[in-house]
Amino acid sequence: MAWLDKLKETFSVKKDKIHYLEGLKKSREYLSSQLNEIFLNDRIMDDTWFDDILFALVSSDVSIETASKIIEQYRKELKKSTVISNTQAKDVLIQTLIEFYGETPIDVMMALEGPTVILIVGVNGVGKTTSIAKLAKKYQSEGLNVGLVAADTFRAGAIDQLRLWSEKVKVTFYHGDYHEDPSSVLVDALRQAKLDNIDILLCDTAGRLTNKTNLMNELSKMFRVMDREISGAPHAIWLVLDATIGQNGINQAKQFIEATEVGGIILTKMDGSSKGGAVLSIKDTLGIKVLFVGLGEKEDDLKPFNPESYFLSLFGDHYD
Ligand SMILES: Nc1nc2c(ncn2[C@@H]2O[C@H](COP(=O)(O)OP(=O)(O)OP(=O)(O)O)[C@@H](O)[C@H]2O)c(=O)[nH]1
Ligand SMILES: [Mg+2]
Repeated sequence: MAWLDKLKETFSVKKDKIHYLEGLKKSREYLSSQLNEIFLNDRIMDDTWFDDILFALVSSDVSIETASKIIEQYRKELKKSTVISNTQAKDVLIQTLIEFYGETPIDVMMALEGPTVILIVGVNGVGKTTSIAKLAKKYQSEGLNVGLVAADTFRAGAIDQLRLWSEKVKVTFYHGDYHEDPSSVLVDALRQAKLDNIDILLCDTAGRLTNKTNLMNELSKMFRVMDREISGAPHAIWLVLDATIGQNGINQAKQFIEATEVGGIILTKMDGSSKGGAVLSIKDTLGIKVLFVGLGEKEDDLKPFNPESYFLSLFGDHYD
């Protein structure tokens, strides 16, 4: 397993390692008793053994369809490899999961000219505003001029919540009035952001109840006015999903995907969830990749999603 050994080596010196291990602790602990039983004992690799792995994946929130595909691929990988022990078989499983997930695309293609506009959507309470603050910090530390737009004019306190974050992270803040039409707030903000030479503009939106017609109408109005102000805007739409709600997140995501071009997912509250397998179903069922994963409440707890770090943290048992 030279390939995986190399990955483990890279992971062991990675800056994000502690965040990943800490953030995925619940999921890892949840999985470990099942995995120990499967991989550490001298069990025969028969159909029951494969079923137990399938069950472990499903209990970690991988859908049954996705888990079945993974097991099929895993069987093929095991046949190809020269595995002799159950511990080595676990490494092959980690390898299979990394390959099944595939590479993560870059988060956003920056606009050639003017601000790159990113619209953050999702139902209420999933972590949109907090994730925006964390992203602002990340992009700012990369030397970009960041702006935040409070286009959630629906919830009382939402504007002030984002204002406080903008002051904390020290980035430019654009806002309108409580109950103002969010599209009008966006128009003003985009216009001003061009004048302010903003590189990346993160737009907060109201947590919507998933009523598809309203959602579509409201979002399509936003797109129309944004594109008029800055051609191509929004350049990316990211959907925020709460990892603790499990499979319901997939249904939620479907509503948004039907209403808009979701380019990536921010999966929050992974630290509070034991269902680490959700990323696999999200990718397999929705065809959309997780770009960032929320591993805690602090400002630097949102990390770019890295499949290698993720699956090594989740399934590895020798990194603590
Ligand atoms: N543990 C943990 N908590 C998180 C994470 N992301 C967000 N939260 C918490 O989730 C709660 C809701 O976060 P918000 O950012 O206000 O969520 P929102 O989607 O903007 O909510 P609305 O504006 O009401 O729709 C806050 O208490 C956050 O601190 C995470 O990755 N881990
Ligand atoms: Mg919010």
